[in-house]
Amino acid sequence: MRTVPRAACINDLSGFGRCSLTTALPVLSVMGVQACPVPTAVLSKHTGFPAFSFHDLTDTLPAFFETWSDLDFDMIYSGFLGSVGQISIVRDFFTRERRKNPGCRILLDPVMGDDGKRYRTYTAALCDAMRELVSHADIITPNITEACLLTDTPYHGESLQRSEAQTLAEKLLKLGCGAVVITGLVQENMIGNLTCDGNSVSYTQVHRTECLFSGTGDLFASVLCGALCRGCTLPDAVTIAGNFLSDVTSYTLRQNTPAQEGVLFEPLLTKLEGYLNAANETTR
Ligand code: PXL
Repeated sequence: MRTVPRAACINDLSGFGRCSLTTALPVLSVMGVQACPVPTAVLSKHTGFPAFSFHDLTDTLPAFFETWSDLDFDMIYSGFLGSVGQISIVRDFFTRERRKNPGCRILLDPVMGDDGKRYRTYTAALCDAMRELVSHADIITPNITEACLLTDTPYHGESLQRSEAQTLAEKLLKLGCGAVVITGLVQENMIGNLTCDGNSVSYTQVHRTECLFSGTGDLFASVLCGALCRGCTLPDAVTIAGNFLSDVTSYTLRQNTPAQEGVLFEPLLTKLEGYLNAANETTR
């Protein structure tokens, strides 16, 4: 293994609102992972704000990846994709990297929507293409909205019974990915994540805050990516990400900031090293 694990981070750069690359880069750096960004679009603010500028970078991606043909990665972490055309470009990158380094793992966060609604830039065609991309991933991290969109399941809110979530996870596995983590399952005052890899299923939960902040899915996937790159098992990585999200959302709630501005993770980033050390102590 490399001294510093290396992850390619395919995601948008949103200037304001704490999501995608502005979350992934600091989180991975503080977790001791070299984060190599591949910007898919540049936005002035994320799409949850009433007004934002959006500059699609699809045309830049083939040359971008071409000049990376001499590099290899321990992990590819893919998030927000800006157009249907990006899906096949990203899929070709996955295939090429896997061929070069069979140990390269692909973490795909199928960023498509939240709270029962598709994000404003997410067309039906993009959702269909995302379903195909899922088949190339080792691990996917959909929220309930995304899990429903990917499996054509009607959405009935965030409160799913564990058995219903497991059925959704099994449908997602049938799309061809290696493991599924369904995030944000609400049960009374708790919020949980269901992890399913076809052989085993685990469920972890933490206390939840009443407020839904934007960008929490990106923070979860970023921490998961960092923990996996640092050698944690998938269940341990899910536990670390869930605990960190719980710390950060309760801290943010006390600061009373607008939900669209996302979670105030910056003052708490230093906690991640402690979580990693604790997980690696118990598995040693
Ligand atoms: O947090 C997911 C996300 C990522 N990127 C962009 C978004 C959103 C959610 O609104 O708008 C641009």
